[in-house]
Amino acid sequence: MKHTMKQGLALFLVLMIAVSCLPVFSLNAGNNTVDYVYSGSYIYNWGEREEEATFLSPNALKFYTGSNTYDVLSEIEGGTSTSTAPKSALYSALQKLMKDKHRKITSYQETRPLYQYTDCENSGGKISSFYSGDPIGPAWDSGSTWNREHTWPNSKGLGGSDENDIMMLRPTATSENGSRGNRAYGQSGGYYFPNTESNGAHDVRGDVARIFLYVYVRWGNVDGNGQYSTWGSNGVIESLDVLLTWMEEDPVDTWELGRNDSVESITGTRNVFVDYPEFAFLLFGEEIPADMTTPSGEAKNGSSTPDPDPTPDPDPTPDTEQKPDPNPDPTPDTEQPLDKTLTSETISAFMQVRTENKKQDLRVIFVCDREVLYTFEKLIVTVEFTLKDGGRKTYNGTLGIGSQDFTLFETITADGDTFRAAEGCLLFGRAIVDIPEGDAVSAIVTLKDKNGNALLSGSVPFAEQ
Ligand SMILES: [Ca+2]
Repeated sequence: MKHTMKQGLALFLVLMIAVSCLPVFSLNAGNNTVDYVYSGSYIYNWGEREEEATFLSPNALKFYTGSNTYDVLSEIEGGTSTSTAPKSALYSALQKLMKDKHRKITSYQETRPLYQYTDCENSGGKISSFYSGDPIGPAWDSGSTWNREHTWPNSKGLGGSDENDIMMLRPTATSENGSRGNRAYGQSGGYYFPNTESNGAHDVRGDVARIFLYVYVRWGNVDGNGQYSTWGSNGVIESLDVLLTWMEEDPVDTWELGRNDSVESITGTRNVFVDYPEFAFLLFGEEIPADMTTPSGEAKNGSSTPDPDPTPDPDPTPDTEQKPDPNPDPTPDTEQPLDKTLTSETISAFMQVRTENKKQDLRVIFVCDREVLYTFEKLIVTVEFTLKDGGRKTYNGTLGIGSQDFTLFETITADGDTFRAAEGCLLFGRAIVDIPEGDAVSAIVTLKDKNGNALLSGSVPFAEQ
């Protein structure tokens, strides 16, 4: 049950594209003549703390395009130590990506009302305190019950806009913040271990490691007061070793991924180390742990770290026995970029073809405003496959919406259709349909309301199998 639930949750690809269907998105202005407006159109954190992220959200997928795909970036050379990594080509490329996309730099004041978006967790409008997950805010009470934790303390080399970056500046209960002070994180004596008993519930070791990498690369001490203090007791974390261990032992959860989507909706940029923790290892020339769970799954696809062979093959006889693989895998597991996005005034949908265990499926992921959704009562999804021989195969599914008080992650219908609602959040759901093996060349997807009126319709082609 748990497994099924988890898989289901993982597939709730959450729909940042949602943003594209919202009427007002003031941040797109991208210039300094337009004031920052809290439009209410930011994406709420849709994730769940401690629920491992085993997929990339559609917005994450959209962020890495052209020369910024994982395939391209992971081929760029990193350093081999903490002193060479910041001078490496990979460091520059990741910095450029995060910096170029960073269109809104938050001020200290501006962060306060934004945490209800970035740090909510199915909390009825409350903020989840960074360390404990205790509900705090969202109203600002001048620090009496909650304040903002500089995960990277100002005294460790910050000195400009980096001080107020909402990616790093996290809301915490005032008591939790006070217990840490500006101590470096670590697991040896004298360091601050973030999972302390008094702070309670959550493992945030990986979270802080990924935040540090973000600051380290995104801001690169270019506008600060000198060098960042990074490693050791005078820095922010005990050692690179500890940082990478924490990355591995506390993998990205859906809440971190949801937060990345939320922050992106505000600032334009993402923490690349949340989407691809693999980059942390490549940046320092370390091998990516093959069993590390990451949103992209790239770690398990094999390390891209060059593996020089220090012991040449002593066998002087060339191997002439190499035969082609008699059973080449024609359909490796892939997660392709979104194949199609459809938008109407009321609802958006994305279609994605995925291959898993040599089996292809078509995912229809839709998103819409909560209030609007309830007016539909139910949605009908029709997928009509066109087969190679010209025949047709049709799938019909119904997504019930029901009353307004259903709980988060409730599965509403059978047949692989799931639906999720979160208080105050945009809503999204998905339908997964197996593609007839080897037969289908395209599909027409239609989303209808309860009366059978089409809300959206569009076709998606399939690659030759
Ligand atoms: Ca964590």
